[in-house]
Amino acid sequence: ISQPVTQRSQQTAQSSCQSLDASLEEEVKAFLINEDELHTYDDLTKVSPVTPSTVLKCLQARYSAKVFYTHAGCTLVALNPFQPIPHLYSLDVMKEYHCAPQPQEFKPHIFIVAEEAYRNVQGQVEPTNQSLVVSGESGAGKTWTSRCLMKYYATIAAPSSSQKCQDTVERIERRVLDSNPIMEAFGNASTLRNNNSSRFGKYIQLQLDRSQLLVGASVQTYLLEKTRVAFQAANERNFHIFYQASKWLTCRTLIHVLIYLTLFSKAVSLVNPLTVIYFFWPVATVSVQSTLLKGTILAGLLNLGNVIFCPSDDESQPCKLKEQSRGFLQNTADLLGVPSEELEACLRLRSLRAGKQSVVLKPCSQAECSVRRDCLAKLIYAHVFDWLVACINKSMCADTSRWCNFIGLLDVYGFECFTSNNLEQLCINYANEKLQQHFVAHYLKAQQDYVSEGLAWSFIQYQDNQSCLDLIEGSPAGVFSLLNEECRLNRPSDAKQFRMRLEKELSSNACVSWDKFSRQPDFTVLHYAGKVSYQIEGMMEKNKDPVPPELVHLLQQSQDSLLQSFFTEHSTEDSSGRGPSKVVTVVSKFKNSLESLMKILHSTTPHYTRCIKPNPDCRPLTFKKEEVINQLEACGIVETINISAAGFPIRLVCNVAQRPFVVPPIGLDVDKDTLLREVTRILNAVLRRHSLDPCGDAGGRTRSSMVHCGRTKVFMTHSMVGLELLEGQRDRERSSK
Ligand code: AD9
Ligand code: MG
Repeated sequence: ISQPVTQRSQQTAQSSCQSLDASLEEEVKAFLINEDELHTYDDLTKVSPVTPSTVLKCLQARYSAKVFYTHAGCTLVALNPFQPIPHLYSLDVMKEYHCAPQPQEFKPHIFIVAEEAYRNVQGQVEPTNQSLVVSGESGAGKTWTSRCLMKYYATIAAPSSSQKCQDTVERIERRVLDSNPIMEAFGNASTLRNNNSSRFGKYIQLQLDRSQLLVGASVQTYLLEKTRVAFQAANERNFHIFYQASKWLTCRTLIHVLIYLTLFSKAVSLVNPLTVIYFFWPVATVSVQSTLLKGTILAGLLNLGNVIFCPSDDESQPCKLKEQSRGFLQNTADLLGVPSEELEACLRLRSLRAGKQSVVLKPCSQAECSVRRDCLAKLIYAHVFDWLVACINKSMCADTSRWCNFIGLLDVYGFECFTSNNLEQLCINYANEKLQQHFVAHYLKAQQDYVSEGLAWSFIQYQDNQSCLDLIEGSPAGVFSLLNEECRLNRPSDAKQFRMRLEKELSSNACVSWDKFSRQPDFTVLHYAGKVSYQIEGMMEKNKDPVPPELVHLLQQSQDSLLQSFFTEHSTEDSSGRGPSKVVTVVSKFKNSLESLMKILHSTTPHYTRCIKPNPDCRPLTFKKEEVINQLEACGIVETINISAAGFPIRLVCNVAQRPFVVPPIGLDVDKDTLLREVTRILNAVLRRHSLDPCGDAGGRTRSSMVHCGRTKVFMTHSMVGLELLEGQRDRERSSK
């Protein structure tokens, strides 16, 4: 409200409002859903009423019209076209968005989000770091979107050719972009849901100097799915790099039947080994370069996968190596630079401490041998991946004196719910819960203005997922804590017993349920995105992720200097080197790394993009309603729109200089109560006449809660219809004066 209000003109105000009331009828039609024009709704907050079905209809109409981006208030919804769209991401389009005085007035695009973040870095008061959070289910387009964002910044934040240090900076841009195919080669794989599925999470910080130029970048990765190196579900594949590398491995290492590589024959695009080397040259010694060029470690892992054990003819004897595997064992040993007898012994014999000094060797069962073999493969691969990320960081990261702000891009695995879910899914879904909480908290924070205006703000509906987070991360009673406790007891794990313990400790939490008749012990968590049942069998083992000390000891003696360097800091006492009582479990590590991420996110201004997968088969331009509605519900898009719509008047007040919002029409001074009554009356009349019953809308708001008067502002929760009309009327009255 730009003018002080008094009680003087109540009657004039009422009569003006009546004439306003009558003329609104015509105009309101423009704001109701016109099916033919649905595709023109650039912002879902303009759809009225906001319900899952109206939002779905609007997105479907836009998708059919080949419009893939739509605003949902402060969030951008990105529909995956599953086919390249010519010119959508071209250099010219980037420049258009970058150079526009008001890019938000252009068609919705990921570049609007990118540009907004870029401009925000300088901030109105002080520079602020930014985060672009990209979420969505597997195959929805998160990684694609992150790549687009990186290309955008590598283009618009590059210095002009006349600037100094062109060489370095150009190299940085190229490195930042080149880091993608390399990390994807080692961390992505073809799955049933996406043929380039990221099997790790990543947060990339693009470092900007005082002139907002890109001078470096750093990347943090989360929870690589290392089990994939040894095991893939039916019709899924190993990490891309194995198929790519097999094309440039030396003859010695070329093998025709590779068990770790299912579906080996599928065509794979090749990462240029020279690009790989280009990254590591500055940080790798000559022998490391040679390891990389020959791909010996990767080849070693592939050979290891073909090492098979079988029970001995004499049952009293330990299991033995399959005769056909002897060659593979020898190859593995040669490639990993370890003696083959020792490798075999490590796989087949477990050392047990007998008393203080002596150690006895106990033969392993066939199953145990296979577990040890796969454990060795996972251990090595995880170290290779971490080393690779460290190299990329060394080669991209700018000296701290050179940069002052960053834009962070977050691309983490989306919510997962399979037929069988275990610890991996629990961690992934927990990460998604954390991000959802951050998302809701961010929007609510933006609305603290309501409180300072003296409004009770209970009218904002949102789903609080705190109790689900308590269930998972709560201490001492939470799934993670109880799981850790169980693992530290260092006794053989018993799934049934653990299930009973969980039930006893967690039953008071409404987000967990128990199926007494399930064949295997499990528990079901009600996530914000839906219910997921987690199998308990195997969960404890996965959490401990034990590494036999003999394997570490073996690798410490490797002749391959790179491989050896991975294990120099390890003690042979246990996998973590801290003794059995202090095992750092998988969930503890994950929780800690996620907490650091959340701290960074909280210190930045976030921008959210929700990617939607329009059909499960990755078919171009195919929109399956059922598939989309599930995702809209899972990410709470209707809620988001309602929250954004509720927040709209705040933005209006911020823009008061350009759009003075006067209710009732200009020149009248009324008191706060009259003002509130009149605005409510007009809006209610308008909405009633057009069957827009606010009581029945998705936000669940009551009619009387649609308009609120604060100390200095008027808030309208069912914003667009009434607000635009009132403004239109105001403008008309002004121009007729
Ligand atoms: V996962 O959680 O890592 O399994 P993402 O990352 O969400 O998943 P990704 O970005 O890999 O999915 O997208 C899947 C495929 O969709 C890509 O390989 C592209 O073929 C396709 N895609 C995604 N976005 C676009 C786009 N904007 N234009 C064209 C796209 N194709
Ligand atoms: Mg991805």
